[in-house]
Amino acid sequence: MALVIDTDKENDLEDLQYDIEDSRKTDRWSDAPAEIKDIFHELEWNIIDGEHTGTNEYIKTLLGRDISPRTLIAGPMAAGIAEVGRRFKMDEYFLPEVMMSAKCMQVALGVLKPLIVAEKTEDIGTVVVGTVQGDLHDIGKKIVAMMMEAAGFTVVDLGVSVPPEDFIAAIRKHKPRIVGFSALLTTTMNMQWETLKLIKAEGLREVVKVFVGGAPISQAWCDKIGADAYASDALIAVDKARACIFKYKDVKGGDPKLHADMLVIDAEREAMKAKAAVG
Ligand code: B1M
Repeated sequence: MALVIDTDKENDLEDLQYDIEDSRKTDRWSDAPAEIKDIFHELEWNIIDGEHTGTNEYIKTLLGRDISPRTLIAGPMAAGIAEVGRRFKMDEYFLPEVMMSAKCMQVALGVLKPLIVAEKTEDIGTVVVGTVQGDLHDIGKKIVAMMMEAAGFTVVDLGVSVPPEDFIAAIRKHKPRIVGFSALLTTTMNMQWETLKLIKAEGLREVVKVFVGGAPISQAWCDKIGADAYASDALIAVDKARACIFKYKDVKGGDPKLHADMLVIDAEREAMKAKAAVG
């Protein structure tokens, strides 16, 4: 039985920013046993420092202590790379440091992917995902892809900087139920819109449900460009994708009803979180 550690409440970066350069510890992971908490901090700092030769060891040690791959991704790995993003934004880090940290994330995901994908027990349909043209960020998209795979989908990952025409070709070839665009840059999010426009122009809008995600993407953006669903993280992407297959199977891509139904899933999730926080 995997150890349950709440990773939802660990998003505040203030402690990392101010008080831990010496101790390299924070008050995060309060519900984790002390020894696990220490290794979480070490993994977090391994990513911040970009020391990818040691990443494997931390991951393996934590897996050996019954920490689930999902907890590792949503916990210390997410916190570490978020701090890297903050440092980059504040000009404390430059591109080489970010690349080293990204390498740590890739190493860790390489170990975790087979474990997550092994959870797949059924085949419920195909999803095509890709990072839109001009954008090379793929860590988040890879996490979404592996969670989708674990949830029963066959995932066709088109990679990074995918031109709209390649999405069209993949829709024709693989006949997915869902196509998902990832974008991490404010300068490339518009390519989600361009790709969607081409899907419409090619007469494919009704045959696929279109998902959008990535750090600058929001529900408002999803509404504006007329995508079917926005997912702020991999878990909500999976919830919405499964709902598209099971509950809203007969609703066509682009149908306003589907768009509204997807919002209900967010509302349900928020209600569950609020309930858990109280209880
Ligand atoms: Co870049 N970068 N980067 N970067 N980078 C950001 C995005 C940035 C916010 C950093 C900052 O300023 N704080 C900034 C963008 C600012 C902006 O657009 N306003 C930025 C910049 C500027 C750049 C360059 C332009 C820098 C330069 O060259 N001067 C350059 C662009 C290159 C290009 O793409 N053409 C660049 C390059 C890079 C690296 C290559 C070094 C590296 C990427 C390596 C890689 O991915 N293989 C990198 C990294 C690592 C980052 C940060 C630090 C981390 C991104 C990440 O992996 N997050 C990032 C800072 C940040 O985001 N805070 C930053 C972790 C990941 C798990 O989260 O991707 O959000 P995320 O994914 C989540 C959700 O968003 C969602 O689920 C995921 C899992 O929960 N999700 C989806 C994502 N896709 C989804 C798709 C869905 C559904 C949900 O449906 C299909």
